[in-house]
This record gives sequence, C-alpha cells and structure tokens, in this order.
Amino acid sequence: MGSPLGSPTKYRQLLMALSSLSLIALSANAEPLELWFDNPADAWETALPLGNGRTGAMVFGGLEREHYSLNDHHLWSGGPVPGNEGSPEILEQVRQAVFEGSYNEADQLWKGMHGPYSARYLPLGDLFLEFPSNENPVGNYKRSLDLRNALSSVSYEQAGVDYKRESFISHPDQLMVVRLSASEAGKISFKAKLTSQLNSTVEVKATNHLILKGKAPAYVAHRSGDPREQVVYEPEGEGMSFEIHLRIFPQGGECLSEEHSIGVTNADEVLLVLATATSFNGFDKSPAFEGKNPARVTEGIFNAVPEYDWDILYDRHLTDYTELFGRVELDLGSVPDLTTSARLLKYHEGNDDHDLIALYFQYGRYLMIASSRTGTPPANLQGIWNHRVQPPWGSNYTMNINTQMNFWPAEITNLPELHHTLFDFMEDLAVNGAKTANVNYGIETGWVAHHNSDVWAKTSPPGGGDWDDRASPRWSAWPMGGAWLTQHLWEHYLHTGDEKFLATQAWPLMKGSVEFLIAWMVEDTNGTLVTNPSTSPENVFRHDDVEMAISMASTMDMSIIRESFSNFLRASEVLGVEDELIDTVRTAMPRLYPFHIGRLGQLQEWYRDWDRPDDTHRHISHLFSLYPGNQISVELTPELASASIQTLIHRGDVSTGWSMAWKVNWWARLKDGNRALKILKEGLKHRSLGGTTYGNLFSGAHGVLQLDGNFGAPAGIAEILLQSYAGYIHLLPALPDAWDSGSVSGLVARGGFDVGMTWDEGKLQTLSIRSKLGGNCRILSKHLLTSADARLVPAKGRNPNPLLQQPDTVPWINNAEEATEELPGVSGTLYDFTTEAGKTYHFRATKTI
Ligand code: FUC
Repeated sequence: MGSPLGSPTKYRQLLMALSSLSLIALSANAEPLELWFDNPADAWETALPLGNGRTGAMVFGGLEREHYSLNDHHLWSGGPVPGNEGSPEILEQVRQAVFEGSYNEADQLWKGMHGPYSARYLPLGDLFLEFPSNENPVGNYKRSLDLRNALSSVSYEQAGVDYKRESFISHPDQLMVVRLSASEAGKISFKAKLTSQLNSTVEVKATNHLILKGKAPAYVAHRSGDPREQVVYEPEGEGMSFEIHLRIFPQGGECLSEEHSIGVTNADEVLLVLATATSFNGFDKSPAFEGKNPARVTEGIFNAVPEYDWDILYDRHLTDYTELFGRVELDLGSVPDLTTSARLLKYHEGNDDHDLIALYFQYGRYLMIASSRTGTPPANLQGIWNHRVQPPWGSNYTMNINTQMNFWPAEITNLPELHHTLFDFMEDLAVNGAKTANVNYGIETGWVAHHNSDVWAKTSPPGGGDWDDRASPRWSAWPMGGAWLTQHLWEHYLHTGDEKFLATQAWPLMKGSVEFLIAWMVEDTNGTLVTNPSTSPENVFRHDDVEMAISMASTMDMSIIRESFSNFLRASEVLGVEDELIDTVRTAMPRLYPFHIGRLGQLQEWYRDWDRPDDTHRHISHLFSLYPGNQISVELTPELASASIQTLIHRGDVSTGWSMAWKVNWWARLKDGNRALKILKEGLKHRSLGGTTYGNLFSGAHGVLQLDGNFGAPAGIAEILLQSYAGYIHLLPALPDAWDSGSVSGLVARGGFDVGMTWDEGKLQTLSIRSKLGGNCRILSKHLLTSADARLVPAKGRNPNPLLQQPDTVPWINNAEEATEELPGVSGTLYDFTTEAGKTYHFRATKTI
C-alpha cells in the first residue's frame, strides 16, 4: 500500500503533467459546465450527486457540518424470492372471461396472479464532518458540481482564510476521495462520524480508520397496510451485510480517535478516502448465507490503491471519466453568470437561457456515468441515490417505461458501454423469467418479465400476494417488460455493429423473449393473434360505466411484439440463423392484431375504441412505435403519425417529469421542435413554481424524485438534433426556432456514425461525420452539401448499409370520423457516400433546398 500523501516519483509527475496538459487542451475552448449555488443544500434534493455506478453520495456543502448521504448500488432489502404465485389455471379463467367480454371479472381473477412486491433499494449511511463552530462571517461561498470532471467543490472564506473541500468518486479506484484544504497552515480541524438508518455499529479500527458495519432488513414493506411489519430485521436470518470504511490522511496536525469517531486537529490539508461494500453475491444467492464478505471486498479495494495521493487518484478518475463524458459537446448559447437556482427560476420568467437545456442534457449523461458502470446494477428509479428506508416505489426497476427510459440516451449520446449494465441484468431476468413463464403461465419456452424488478431480478407480477386490496391489474397484468427490454439489445447492435455481442449476448435473450411471446399469444374469434390478458400500462378504460384494466391486444402489447419480431428476424439474417422459430415468427407477423385509428382520429389505445378525448393519463404507451419503437413515422406511416398527434393533443403537455420527457421524444419524431422545446421547458419548471424539477435539477413525478426524466429528456434533445431510424441520418430534423445558432458533436447515428454539426439562423453550416464501422452513409439534409473528402451522390433505392435500414411497414385500419391532424413535411436531399472505418468526412452546407 502506498504512503499517505507520498510524493510521486519524477516519472509519475511527468506522466501526470502530460496527461493533465492534454485534458486542459481538450477543454480549453469549452464553456463551464457546472451546477452551482451560493448556499449549502437545505434538503437532500438540493444536494449534489456523485457516483461511480456502485458507490453514490449526495454532497450537502454545510459550513459547520458537511454531510455525504451515501449509497451502495447493491444494497437492497431481502434476498432472492421468486414470488411466482400464479398458475396456468387462473390464466385460463382470465382468458375465458376476457373472451366473453367480462372484463371486470378478468380484473378480479387476475389478482390470483399477484406475488410479493419487489425488494426495496436502501440507503447505506451518512458521513458527517463536523467543524468547530466559527462565529466569523462567511464570504464567497460556492458549492458546485463540475460536469466536465465529475468533481464537487465547496469553497468559502472565513476570517481571512480560504477553505476548500473537493470530492469525487472514482471508478478505477472504487473510492470516494475528499480533499480538505485551506490557504493557511494548521487551519483544518474536524470530527468525522459514520451513521446509518439501518441496524449497524461503528468501530474505530485504527486512529485513522473508521468502520460502519450493518445488516439490512430481511423485508421492507411496500405499503403501510402490509400485515407484516414495515421493516423486518432477522439478525440470524436473511438480510444483506454492508460496510463503510473511512480512512483519513492528514498533512500536519494529528488524528485523534474517540469511541465512535475520528477527529483531526490543526492539519494543513487532509485526504479522506471512503470505500463501501455489501455481501451481495449475485441475483440468485442469499446475501446472508451465500454472500460475499464486505470486509474482504473493502480490503481488496484498499490494497489495489496505488498511492493515497490526491493528484494520482484524481488523475486516474479524470482520465476514466473524461474518456466517456468528453465525447459529446452541445452548445446552444452563452452561459449566464447566475446560480443554478436563479437560472431555473428566471427560465420561467421567459428568458432565453438555452444553455440551461444544454446543461440539463449533459447532466443526464453525467448521471448515467455516475449510476451505471461495468459490473454494477443498471440505474434504478433514483439512479443510485436514495436516502429513505422506504423510498417511493422502492426505488426499484419499473419496466413499463422507467427503467427503459434510463437507457434511452445510451447509444445516441455516445455512452454505449453503460448500456451493458442493463444487458447483464437482462441475463438474470431471463433465468427467473423462464421460471415465471412456466409456473404462472405453463409456458415452457422463453422468458418473461413483468413491470417491477429489483436486484434479485424479480420477474413475477407484484401486488402483495393476497393481502393488498389496492394492488391493481392495471400495472401488474403486463408480461411485456422483458420483450421491451430486448429492443435495447438490437438498438445497441445497430449503433455499434458489434456482431459478437449480437451473437453471444443479444440473440439468446431476444430469442427467449420471442419464444415466450409466440407461446403467450392466442387467437381471437377472427383468427387474429392477440394478447389476452392485456393492459395498456397503468391506464384503464370505461366499459359499462365501470373502469377496467384487462382486455386483449392493447396497442402497446401488439407494438412491442411487432417490434420484437421484426428485430428478431433482422438479427437472424445478420447471424445467418435458420430454425423453426424464425418460420413461426414470419408466419405470425401478418396475423398480429393491427393498429387502429379511432373515431376521433387518434391512435387507438385499446382493442376496441374505448379511448376518451378527456383522458390525460401520463402513460401514452400506445405511441410506443413512434418512440422508442420505429414503426410509426412521419415519413413512412403518415396516417399513423397524424393519429399520434391527435392522441398527444388529447393527452396534453403537462404531466410527470418522465411523461413529459417521453413527449419531447415523440414531438421530435413528429418533427415539431417548437412543441418539443415547449414541453422541455415545462419539464424544467422548478417545484416552487408548480413544476417537477428539484433545485439540483433532479426530475420528479408525483411530488417525489424519479431520475427517469433526467435520462429521457437528453435522449429527446438528441432526437431534436439527429434521427436515424428511417434508413438514413436526418440532420437537424426538428430544430426549434429559438435555437437559431449552435453546435453539437459526438452524437451517434445507427450505422456507427459520429455526427457533428454547426448551425446558424436555423440553417446547417458545417457537418462532420466520423465513420466507426465503414459502409454506406445516407443523409437527409435540407441544405445542399459540398465536401472535399466525401463523394456525395444522390441516394437511390435501398440503403446497402444493413445497420441503417427502414423499419418494416405495418398494417392499420382507419376508422376516423374526424379529419386527422396535419403533418409537417419532411423535405431535403438524400445523399449517399461510401465511408471507410475510422475516417472523418467534412461537409459545408451551401443553400437551402
Ligand atoms: C409508473 C408510473 C408512475 C411512477 C412509477 C415509478 O408506475 O406510472 O408515474 O413513475 O412508475
């Protein structure tokens, strides 16, 4: 192990200087990209998040007491519980009731399928640094989170001394690292304490090493009416163990340990490092009886640290982080010299702080890197940050939109590696999901997942078993979670061209899901293939004046199935696979219950036209094929696109954070950037103004934090600037009038093309495309393009690039009694040019066509 704050060797110094120089060069022209405040956080939701995918912290920046609210992504309640309490007999009864039109009875019968709720994601603990009280006035206070280097800083001046606290959480070293410094020697004194809301003890292992050890509850209730206790500990039974280790290295001064804390007095500078670990040992292992030893894990972390030197640790962190974060730049305007809180408030007074949108975009990418890294669970409902023992919705995986939305920015905003946390999670879901398919539905092929999951890869329908009257089929009767997730596998392939990934990881998961879907569907009286039971997530229809959830063939179900089948068939072509299942899917495809345009000209949500124009439900799942699916578009299915507009008009703009983020993506796909921006702006309204955004720019829903909106909006901002689902790359497809000039670089189109653009007065000026994989690049531009290094030709026929293909055409039935909404035109010149892998091509736009 290295020496505390030891002096680096000359060689290392040289290396560091060189690498810092290159980083400085990289960001020399870049505008500041930070959230900053002139006061300490007054609540958890105004503190600033740090994370490395596994360890998370919210930094408060208090003057006399610094508070780091800590998380470990693996720390969940309970252990592996399959929860498959349904049976094929119940399924048959439900089906029968639906076919007879007894939807209400189907709803009641379905409740027999309800297994337990998911486990809860838990808070790990808190690190407090208590400073001696000081009556002197404080000046120049600043609390910030710099997104360019994932560094939190707190600085202020008191009695002529400048104090600074800097913190980051390193992925390469798996440590939270804090440096306390002051402009005068001997000025740093504090007491460090560790606490947890969970059962735990604190011990001082050495004068500079503090440990908190705890055991998580075996069970945490989802609702207050749970007949079991709310929080159940089993000291000798199930429950995850966890540890927090804090080590302190002062320069000057000394460390003095007390019974449960460590004090530092009169130091010149202090380095603190903190490691977290749990006994989690995989989704199928009891953390109590087959778990890892968290003490060993932290020991391993400490042993691997090269040297306890701020510069060395920071440099490794920076190299790792900027390699991911630095891939994309977005410039929408100048940065005002205002705190983030002031910007949020002023934005709604009508000022044109377009840079706030760019900041929000990059914040989403930052949060992704902080909450999903190799070997960690995928970002959950709150990413990785949670301070409640009973967080809203258990801070779990809600897979009827929220989990998927967390990963929408992964490909287009150039962070494809992070997507693998989701893919690895799907492998666990596929194991449990095969059991759920079998036990609950009698299906022996493939895998299924419902709308909730957790670190134990739960796949069974939740609902509290037989005790919860409030449990509802409108969310539990939805076996489409797994199938939706498989779309992410195919999109990853289209953006990266990674055939090995497609063959080894994606294909088995896609195939397993398709096997389930084939076995799940049944024929209606016309011989059409439908899902039964079926819901449109969380919404209800009125039938015989009663609200009901279960019927058959919701548009959402059929859209996911159609998209899954299409992706599956395309993947089979790439991989050259031929087997019986492929023929079965080919035959099933034209027999799927088609889209319907309802009497009001809307895209119909249900099997029958039960849609209501006054329904403003936040889930608009029937627009799945417009986004994130690709089968409805202005270009290829204008009638369905127009019906989608009608649906969006009925539903209105304002809703929960994630719902608005989805709407931004839909309006971008509908090429209406002005409407998309209007909703983005609505989504960025501070809570004090009746909006859903917290002071630290966290997104909210139903008055609580949900990070999905923070991920969905950046994906939508990217879709405003670049789209590539229709067989070509569409440049600036939905640029809002208000973003008259700007630039973006590093967005990724299908086919593995990195795209950079500048625009002025709403018109494209320059374009650069780096081809990662080679192959034909097809672009649609509203402006004539010239290039010295690309041979542009007018595009003809089918795009020869297999990664940049048009979606399949889909059938629909139009029952509209009213005129449908008008569509914006998609015009421009379609160019082709051949690319070589690794080469960048530069273009100038001349005149508008
Ligand atoms: C779905 C949504 C809710 C919330 C929850 C986590 O159930 O309908 O709005 O986002 O997930």
